[in-house]
Amino acid sequence: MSARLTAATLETVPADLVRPAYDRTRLQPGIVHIGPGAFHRAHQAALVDTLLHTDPRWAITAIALRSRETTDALNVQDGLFTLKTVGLGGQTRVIGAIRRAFSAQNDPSGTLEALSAAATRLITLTITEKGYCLGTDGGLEFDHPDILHDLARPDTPRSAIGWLVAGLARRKADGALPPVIMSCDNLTDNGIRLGEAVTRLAHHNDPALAGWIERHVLFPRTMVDAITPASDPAFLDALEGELGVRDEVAVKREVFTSWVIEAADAEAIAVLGEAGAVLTRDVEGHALAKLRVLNGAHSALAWLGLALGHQRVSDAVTDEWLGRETGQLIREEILPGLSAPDGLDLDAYANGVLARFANPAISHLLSQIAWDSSQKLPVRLLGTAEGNLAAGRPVSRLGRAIAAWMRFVVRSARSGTPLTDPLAAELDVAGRAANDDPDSDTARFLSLRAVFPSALILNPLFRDAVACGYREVIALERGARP
Ligand code: CS2
Repeated sequence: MSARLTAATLETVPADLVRPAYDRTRLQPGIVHIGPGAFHRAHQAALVDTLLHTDPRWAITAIALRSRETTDALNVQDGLFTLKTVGLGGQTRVIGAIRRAFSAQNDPSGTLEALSAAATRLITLTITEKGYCLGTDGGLEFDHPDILHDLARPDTPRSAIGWLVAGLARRKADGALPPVIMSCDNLTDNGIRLGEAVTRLAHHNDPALAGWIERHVLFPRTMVDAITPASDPAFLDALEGELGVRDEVAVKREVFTSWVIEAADAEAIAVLGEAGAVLTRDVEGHALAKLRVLNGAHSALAWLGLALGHQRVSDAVTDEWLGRETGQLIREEILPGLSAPDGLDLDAYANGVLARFANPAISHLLSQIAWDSSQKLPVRLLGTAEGNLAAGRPVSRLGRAIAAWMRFVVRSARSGTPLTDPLAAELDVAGRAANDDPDSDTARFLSLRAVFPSALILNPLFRDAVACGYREVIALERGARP
């Protein structure tokens, strides 16, 4: 195996590679990022890398909540990693934006220090839907095991919410200025949800801290977008051939990338705008369109595509029936419930999303999108279903997609393939109990209170759409097309 990518070996990589043209030794730590997974490295870190070319104050301190695999690998590489963008206009670029990396479990005092440091002006998060510990009503779940832990031990928390509260408590005590805290996850009203969760947890032990947070800390809403499949060994090996050095934390994404941030009076937001983020008051419209069209269709494609035996998004969306079905799901059942934000043509946006899914250069596994489906389904599809039912619009295709998720769970339970999902144990029970009867099987899944709100469960039109979809998906598994 070749030497690792490091500050020293960076000199040896091919000359046409794009690399940091700023002096990394002069960077100052302005951003703490929680959750430095592939999406962070491919998305926010890339834009911050652009920013650092003109303003050295915003280097990233990357903190993983638990596993130290990524942060250890980043440290071996002096924080450097490669971003390969694929498709028309793609390039290979070394990103230098991460200056320090560690895990909170491993270095709790370093974590608290970084979160509370006056120099940390922006805290960003990519912790996935489940990282927010929210219930179906969108509020903090006080009986979540990590939140129970953090209530009992506020100084050594486990959840991201607990860490934010601990960092803010220290900052308030130090009299330091409050940071901007920015969720970069696919959640409806992500900033509002995060701000409420942090304030509610703080309130439990320290109402004065909660008041200070409400008055001083900005939690802007964001929309983040860039299709980033997990890096597999084949990609890392091929990249090693191209670079002549080994990069264990390299990432690959499509060329397209977008970061829309709620405009507010804060320098941390303004500088991201100068580096390429879109700042707008109407972030909600952009975020909802992205969540419901792109992420909603992604999940539907994953569950239906897996039922048909496909493995990759590009294969699923170019399947004649499934491609048509996905287009109709978007146009007939998702778009009618959205109002176009300023400057966004929803039809063109939907066509663009479908074209991005079809990009053959992105090998995006449907099984990866199906991770954590119990967390994704409510935010991606159930809000659309509720809106359609209230307005008398159809829900049959939504019902079919939701039923395809149920069948995905049933097939996993029957084949003994463990689900990557915080509800895996409960889902496994429901999957094993299935007997292929559409009414009783779907009723069992619909009774999962952590997924389905009661208004939907009680709606006979919704129940029928899911049961009818369930019958159709069983037929799809057997090779028939509706
Ligand atoms: C995907 C997203 O894995 C998933 O659930 O739907 O990661 C999607 O690729 C991104 O949100 C695109 O911006």
